[in-house]
Amino acid sequence: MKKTLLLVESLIALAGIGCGNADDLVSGEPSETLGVASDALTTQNCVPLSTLSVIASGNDGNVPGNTRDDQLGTRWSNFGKGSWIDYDLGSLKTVSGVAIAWHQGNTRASNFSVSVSSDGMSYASVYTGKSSGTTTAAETYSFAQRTTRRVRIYVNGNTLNDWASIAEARVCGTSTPSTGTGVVWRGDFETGDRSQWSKTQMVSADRLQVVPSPARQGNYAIKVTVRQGDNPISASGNRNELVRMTNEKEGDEYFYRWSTMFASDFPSAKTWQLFTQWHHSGNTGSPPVEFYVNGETIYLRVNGSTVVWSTPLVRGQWQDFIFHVKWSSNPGVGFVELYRNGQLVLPKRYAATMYAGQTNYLKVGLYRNSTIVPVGVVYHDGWIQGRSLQDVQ
Ligand SMILES: [Ca+2]
Ligand SMILES: [Ca+2]
Repeated sequence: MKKTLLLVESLIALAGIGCGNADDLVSGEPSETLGVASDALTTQNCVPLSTLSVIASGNDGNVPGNTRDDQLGTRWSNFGKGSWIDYDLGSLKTVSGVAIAWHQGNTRASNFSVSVSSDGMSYASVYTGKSSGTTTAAETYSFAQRTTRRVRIYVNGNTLNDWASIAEARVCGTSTPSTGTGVVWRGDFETGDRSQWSKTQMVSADRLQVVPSPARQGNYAIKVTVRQGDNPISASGNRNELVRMTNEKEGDEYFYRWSTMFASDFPSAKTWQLFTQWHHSGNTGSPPVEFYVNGETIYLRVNGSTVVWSTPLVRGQWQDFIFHVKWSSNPGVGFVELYRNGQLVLPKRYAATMYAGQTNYLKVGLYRNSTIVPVGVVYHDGWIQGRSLQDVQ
């Protein structure tokens, strides 16, 4: 195999393309890339951060700054495994990946790793992988978000030789501080347990059971069972509920998505059965936001008094909800907006969504009037809280 490659290289060299010890010996790269030489770099799933400066372990005349000139026809090249290029972001930034357009990226796959450093002295490895080998366009490689100043890419050869050659590279971050946008929390049970939630209120573990089926999203959902007399917190009614300390404050605005399915034998009772509620931090009064069943109808009620939406109860089918809330005790500021099964069913409706001076938290499960006798089963899945509709879709 090695001999074959050498022969190819020799033939190309004889054809007059490469000159000397450079990374163009094994390809017809110059003519290929002329057409795209002036294209701006486009990146997928990456918010590119600006860089203050870039250095490298070495170069063959193709300097590190060539990876920042928006031209795929220019590159940084250095021969040898372990070659690195290092971007200084100028200050601590939240980073979550790198986008790299590899020189000759459509003909060979490069082995590489990414390390980050706050001080330029000690580096921590955050990613190890291989480029696809199928494109000269930028590929984004994501890793867990972290705060850092320098990002270093180590190249450990490619599938054809030991050259490190990058046409363009960007460090990916978030355009605003990490808490400004994006997903705030997931409660989708994909951990296989209840650990995404702050706590439980249940009489025994079988009442809040993480199950593989039926799941609406991923591999797990939660099965909630309530039997008459279940009263884990010595309060009114019967319940088994998950609690998430979402701590919504005055002025917060969030989108929540989740799915709920009522079992085919879910009791029909002419009284209240809550399945999702935002409870206030205080002890007295009705929860400011409640989703509940009464009889054969699902209701959404705000402020303990105003029903703002209702729909017939459906059993045995997942119901997908997206709920958009502006949390405020001021009825002219707070609002709710609801999508069910992909349709906007409640356009923005202004109302007080919390009590003055309090915060809210989320409770999901089943909480019902203690007079109900039959066993009640309901499933929940896919809980996600985000800053925008896009975040939760
Ligand atoms: Ca370039
Ligand atoms: Ca799930």
